[in-house]
Parts: sequence; C-alpha cells; structure tokens
Amino acid sequence: MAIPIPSRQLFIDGNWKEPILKKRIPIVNPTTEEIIGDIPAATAEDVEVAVEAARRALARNKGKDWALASGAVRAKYLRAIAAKIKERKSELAKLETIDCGKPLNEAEGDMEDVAGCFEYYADLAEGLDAKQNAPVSLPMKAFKSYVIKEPIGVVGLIIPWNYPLLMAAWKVAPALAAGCAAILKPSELASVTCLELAEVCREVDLPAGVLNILTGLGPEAGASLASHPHVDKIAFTGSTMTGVKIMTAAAKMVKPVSLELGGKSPIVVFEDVDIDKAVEWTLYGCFYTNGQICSATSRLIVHESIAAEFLDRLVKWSENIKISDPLEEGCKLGPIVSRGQYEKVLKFISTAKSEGATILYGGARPEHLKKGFFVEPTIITDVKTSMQIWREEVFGPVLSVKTFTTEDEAIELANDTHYGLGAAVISKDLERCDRLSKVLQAGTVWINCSQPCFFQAAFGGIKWSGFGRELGEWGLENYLSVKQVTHYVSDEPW
Ligand code: TXE
Repeated sequence: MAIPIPSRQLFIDGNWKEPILKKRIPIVNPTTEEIIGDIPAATAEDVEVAVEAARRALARNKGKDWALASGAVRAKYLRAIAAKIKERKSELAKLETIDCGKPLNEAEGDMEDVAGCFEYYADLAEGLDAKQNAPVSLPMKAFKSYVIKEPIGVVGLIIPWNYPLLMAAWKVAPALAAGCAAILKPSELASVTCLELAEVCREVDLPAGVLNILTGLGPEAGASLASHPHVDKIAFTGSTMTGVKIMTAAAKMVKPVSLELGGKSPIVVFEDVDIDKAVEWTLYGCFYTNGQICSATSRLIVHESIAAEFLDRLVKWSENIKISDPLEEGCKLGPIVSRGQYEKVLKFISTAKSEGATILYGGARPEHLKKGFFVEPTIITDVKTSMQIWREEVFGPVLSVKTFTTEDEAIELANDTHYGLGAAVISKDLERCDRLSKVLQAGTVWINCSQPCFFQAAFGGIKWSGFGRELGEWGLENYLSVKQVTHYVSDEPW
C-alpha cells in the first residue's frame, strides 16, 4: 500500500532549513506518473551555508570534536543510525519503492544493507584507533617515524537514484567513520529516503554539521559542491559524463576525487554450464533493479554451441518475469525511474533496430500497463560490436547478445569496451574461470554468478568506469589522509 511522502527541508547544521531561494522540485511516482510531493532544491547559496556548518563541525570544539573523537565515539553514532534504519525498515523500503520504482522486496533488501553498512563501518571506526601511530621502519636509528591517519576534512558526496539510500550509506558511513564532516547531494530523481536519513540523524543527536543533506539539481547544488574551495574531497557515483565535469572542477583546486561511473559489463557463458542456472544469473545480472545497475552484465557473450538453446530458455524465463506496480507482491520488474530515462531506454532499443539488430524479446512498454515508465525485459540479438547498443550504457532492462567460439574470442569481445566496472564468467571449468579473472579488464570479476556485493569487498572500476574503491577497508581509506611524523631521537648533532 502506498504511504504519504513526508514533506522535508534541507538538513543543515543539525536542523531543517528552507532553501534560501525557496525553490522546490516535484516528486513524480514512476509507477503512476503522478506528482506525489516535492523536495527542496538547494542552490549555491545553501551549499555555502552547509560547507560552513561542516567546517565548524570539524573545528576544535572543547571536547565536542568530531574529527578528533576516538573511532569508538563515532562508532556509537553509526550504530545508532543503523538501529533507527532497522526500526523504520519497512516504511523506508516503501518510500524507496514509490520514489524510484524498484520492486519492494529489493528495496527491503537495500534497507537491510543500509543498516549493515553503517554497522560495518562502526566496526572499522573502532579498529582505526588501534591502527594509529603505526611505526615505519627506517634505515637510520637516529630517527623514529610513525603514521597517523586523519580524516580528509569536509567531503562532498554526490550520488545517483538507482540505490538512493544504499549509495548514501556506502559513502556517508565510511566518511563519518573516518571522522570527516559530509555534505550529501542525492539525485533530484530520488531523494526521499535520503531526507529520512536526515531525520534519523536528528533522532540520534548526531553532532550538528557532521552530516548535511542538500537535495537539488546536479548543475546547481552538485556543481557548487564540486567546485567549492572549502570542500576537501568529492566522492561521486553517476554517469561518466558528469564524472568528467566533477573531475574537471576538482582539478582546478587539486581536490581529490573518487569516481564510480557507468559500465557495460560482459557476462561470458561457456558451453559446459548448467543452462538453467546460467540463464538465471544472466537475467539477474541484467534485469535486477529494473536493469538500472552500474555493474549490470548487459552484454551476454555465449558459446555458439549452446546459444540457440540458451536464448530459447532466456526468452521462456523472461516471459515469467512479473512486471507490475513495484509495491505489488511478487513484482520482479518495476518502472524506469523517470520519463527522461524511460524515453532514453526506448530510444536505445529503436536505434538498435534501425542499425539492424533483432529484438528477440520485449522492446516496448508491456501492454497490460497503461501508465508508468515500464519497459519489458528486452533481449537483442544480431548485434555488431560497432552498434550503440553494444557500446553504450543503456541503464534499463536490455540485454545484448553475441556468440563466440574460442576462449580468446570471448576475452576479446568482453574487453572491447571503454568501461571496466564488472565482468562475469559462467563455466564449470574453474581453471578457465581463474584464467579469465586475470585477463578481464574490470574492477570486479564474478565467477558463476553476477552482481553479489559485500561490504567487506572492494567495489569500483577501471577505464571509463572511474577510479577509487568503495566498501571494505578501501572505502574507509577513501576518506583518510596519511600523515608522517618523524622524530630525531639521537643526542648526536645531525
Ligand atoms: O546521471 P548523473 P543521471 C548513468 C546512466 C544514466 C545516466 C544519466 O547511464 O542513464 O547516467 O543519469 C548529479 N555537477 N548512471 O542524469 O547526471 C546529479 O544531480 C555535480 C550511472 O541521473 O551522473 C546526481 O546527484 N553533480 C550511475 C548525480 O550527479 C551533478 C547511476 C548523478 O547524476 C552534475 C546513475 C554536475 N554538473 C546514472 N550534474 C552509476 N554509475 O551507478 C548532475 N549531477
């Protein structure tokens, strides 16, 4: 059942604040196409106030310090946030589903992961205390050296709409664990649950200014944050094109960035597989989250000898995917997040057709749904490597297929992309899987699966998919700066 969308303001310095220019952005439910509320639209003026609040939160503050507090103190807040998220899990999942269209059971899984991510980084925050002052071995006895890990400072966290609260958690949790103060800029297409995170922070009395949440448009709020001289780092997840803009702005101030960008990931299926299992991973790898995952394995590279049978079963399985209101029990595919993205996905499909590809299955809005930004699960064959559908990120439930005969050919097809986020290999021959894991150009290689993601394991890309790693200890390092302290410990004159 749908629930009302809370009306919220910007979250700055521990309080709700109306945007200075009083602008708001409508929220469109992608299932009904109706306006169901609005979110505040921050501009450069609000970014200025939020940056000041974040800097104050890091200033030495008579025992109220955030950056200098022990990891254990910060961990308490992270655990309190996790507990509140768990308490509100069911409501938050519904809000997420209404706002961005993902099936409710997926949104519920996301909420568990959000809480888990805050708990995981609470543990790492505590562990950080023990890692301070780590000695460095020097070749001269007259000197003693050690390393302090310090928070990088005020960080700007810019996130997309496919996993709104989970992407927030991936960045906010390690940033706060490290002792940074943060300004989170959610996507204008799905900000509702991020504003609820603000309410959670109020409830747990997170010190003022430690986390500020500014909803608003990318070119206004996002760009002002990326180019702000007092923001010490930007962590971004989104399109490659916007990533380039952010990196350009940051470069002018020698500001570090970490970028998790688009993808066009391959799934290579060999002839020795259990076909049904491989079909299941192929569908999951491409159609989960309505096909809107940066690491979606959207290029199927299947061995020629099983291709006909494989495609036959792929189509049969696709026919059974329930496409419906994402709040409905058993829904497996909801709507695309917005009209703009929906039209973009359909345009990709029509361009593929006009370039000579065959739409083997799907390719349009499902007939039984008259409203909403729904696109059928779509399987495209007769694809050439020069076609747009093979080369560019669609970000919708669209799978392109090519066949191969030799392992070398499969590797060449898999690596023939500007992107490098994920890659999957399905084969019973584990030596072959191991061989491929070494040569596939991607930040993650999945063997006999596609998409599983764990807080403990690094996530990120190479090539046009960006650089820097999130999650695990690497995620924490993203927000830490290493300081060398060296003592002269001898009585001898130097
Ligand atoms: O992304 P943007 P959009 C890809 C996917 C999709 C395409 C467009 O292919 O079709 O991007 O989606 C903020 N300075 N991905 O337009 O623009 C924006 O407000 C600073 C892949 O939504 O990259 C939002 O908060 N910030 C991706 C965030 O950037 C700016 C997930 C992402 O928006 C900005 C989403 C600017 N100039 C889309 N312009 C993934 N890797 O998971 C925009 N933003």
